[in-house]
Amino acid sequence: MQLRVRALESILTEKGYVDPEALDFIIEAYETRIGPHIGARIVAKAWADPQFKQRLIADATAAVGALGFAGRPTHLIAVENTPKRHNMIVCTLCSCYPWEVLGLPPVWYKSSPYRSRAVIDPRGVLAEFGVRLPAETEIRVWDSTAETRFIVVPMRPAGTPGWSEEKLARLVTRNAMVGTGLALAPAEIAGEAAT
Ligand SMILES: [Co+2]
Repeated sequence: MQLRVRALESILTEKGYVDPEALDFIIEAYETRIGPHIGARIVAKAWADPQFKQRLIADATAAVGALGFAGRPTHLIAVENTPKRHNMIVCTLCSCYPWEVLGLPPVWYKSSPYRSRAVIDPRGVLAEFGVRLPAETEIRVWDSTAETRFIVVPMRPAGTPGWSEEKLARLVTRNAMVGTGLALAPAEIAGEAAT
């Protein structure tokens, strides 16, 4: 695969279709500047600001685009967890992922067991990630495509009233935004240095 990618890049560069420096810039951005910390800030803002949450659920592409992060999403949909419904994201066909807000996808997201089993047995997959939901909570699985990417807005943990967006963002893990995890409880970050 690496050889094929390199061969493709050299041909495109030779023919003048791409600039290797531009490619390096994009790769560097996804490796360093664009990552789940962006999604975490978006979720924290939604928790802290009900009007922003409304805009996010109504049109995530526009709501996130307006925040001015390095990566601007093009076809983003935000789905909100509630006690009644837990949302989980997959791409059954390949590995479509909301890169602009979560960065590069984890290896398990691209694996065929996750891609097939997330749909057939979401509760079983969640259990493997250590997530056990009440039996009455419905699990909704969203299949991403090249046109549509999803981000989960997890439930805000108890014991966080009055927290700043910065502090709330520390509770939002990548898996919580894919739906294979929940937001952390305040006690789980108690030992961390404050930011
Ligand atoms: Co895909």
